[in-house]
Amino acid sequence: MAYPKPSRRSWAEPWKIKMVEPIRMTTSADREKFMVEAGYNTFLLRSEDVYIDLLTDSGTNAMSDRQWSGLMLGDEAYAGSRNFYNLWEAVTRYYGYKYLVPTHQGRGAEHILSKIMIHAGDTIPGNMYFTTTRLHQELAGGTFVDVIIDEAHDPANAHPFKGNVDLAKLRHVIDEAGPGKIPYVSIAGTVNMAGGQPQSMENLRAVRAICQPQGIPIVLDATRAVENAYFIQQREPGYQSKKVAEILKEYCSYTDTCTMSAKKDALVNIGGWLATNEQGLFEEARNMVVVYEGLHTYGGLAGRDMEAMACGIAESVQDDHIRARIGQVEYLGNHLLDWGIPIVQPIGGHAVFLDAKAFYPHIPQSQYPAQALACYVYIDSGVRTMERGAVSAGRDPKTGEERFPNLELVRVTIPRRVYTQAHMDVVAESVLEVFEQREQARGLKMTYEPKYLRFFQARFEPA
Ligand code: P61
Repeated sequence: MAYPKPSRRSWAEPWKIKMVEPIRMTTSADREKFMVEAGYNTFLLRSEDVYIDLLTDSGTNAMSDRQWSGLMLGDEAYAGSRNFYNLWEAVTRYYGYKYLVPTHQGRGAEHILSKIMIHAGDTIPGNMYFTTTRLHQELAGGTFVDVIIDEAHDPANAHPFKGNVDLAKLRHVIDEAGPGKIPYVSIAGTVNMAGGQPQSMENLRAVRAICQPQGIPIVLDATRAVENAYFIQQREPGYQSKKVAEILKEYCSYTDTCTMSAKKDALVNIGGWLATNEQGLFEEARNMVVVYEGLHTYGGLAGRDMEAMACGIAESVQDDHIRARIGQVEYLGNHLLDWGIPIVQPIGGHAVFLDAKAFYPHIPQSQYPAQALACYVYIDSGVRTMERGAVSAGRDPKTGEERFPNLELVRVTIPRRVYTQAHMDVVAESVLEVFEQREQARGLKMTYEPKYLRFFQARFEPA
């Protein structure tokens, strides 16, 4: 029998499709040519040459009909747009922060926050680096120090909260630097570079208990905090009967300020914000945003963008939405696990991460095995993914040496409400094919290296 009787009842997405965007299949000969032209960097491909685009979940979401109608309600006044007040109300209602400064996207908020809070010689502990976040901390004169639990650096470790802070490491960093040299502790939920791994509520509460008495604020990167809240609901004792919206608000309540890339959780294509409970910080940020982004009631966005965000936030915290969103990621991940393909475990919130070191033990990390793996997957099927290993980690700004992280991964990232289960099947089969050909794979050497965030524009050739 081709279809055995199910052992349980299935769930499905809480939406149906109203408009479609055709995508184009290419031949593998075409794709080899495109890959050479792109310098073996998936960021440099043209999207029309991509079949299934799993580069990122950032700004690639499908908006709902309500969000699209929100675009028509754009109040494009230079100052005091109605949509700004709607957005502020949504952020306060669902995330709980008092004050809001909109920005064009997440790094706009990181830029302003880092410039205001960090002084030369400061140390910023956090639960694993993120590329743009750490760069803004460094450009402001700070040094990021990783205080995530060791389990996060091990792809095969199945700890349910690999985004947790190691409290002993955090205490040690605070003692070493002195609380006066720590402008804030940088917390992300979920942790992108660790494989979309969540932090538990208990852990954030414990971080709070360490920081508060010493007057150290906590800044949350809330980019995927809704996904984090879902994992808390699923995995942390005491949260099973709570709504994701309620959990999100409690999670944020242990932090003082957040930066946000609304291009992820909030189901829009552009936008972000800085939100805080600190009036002084708010006033400084509201002043600085006019220098770099735009007036404090639009921050580089159109009124319509803010309306779509306000509506997207409300949709993003619905339990049935987030179950289907993460359920689709798990569907893909479980396929790969069933076939014995090495991926980061547990399966993350926004992506399945392939373990390139386990795929290609014969390729040294200095030849960028994850970069090579992303290229092989694209050439096999036109599926675009992203390197998250040595290329992404870049160089130490003080020594100029390349950083070689433990995690050498390829991120297979799922945009929200965009692809179907059949697309996931095609992706899984392509990864299997590449896995079966793994012994023939070769590494890469870098031929062009930009100064900042090199992974976006670097070029390679076969080693
Ligand atoms: C992504 F290859 N993420 O995951 P902005 N914090 C966090 C993010 O995930 C994030 C930002 C802040 C992207 C886009 C991207 O190395 C890369 O709105 C947890 O993109 O400015 C963005 O938000 C920054 C891809 C960013 C990268 C940096 O695909």
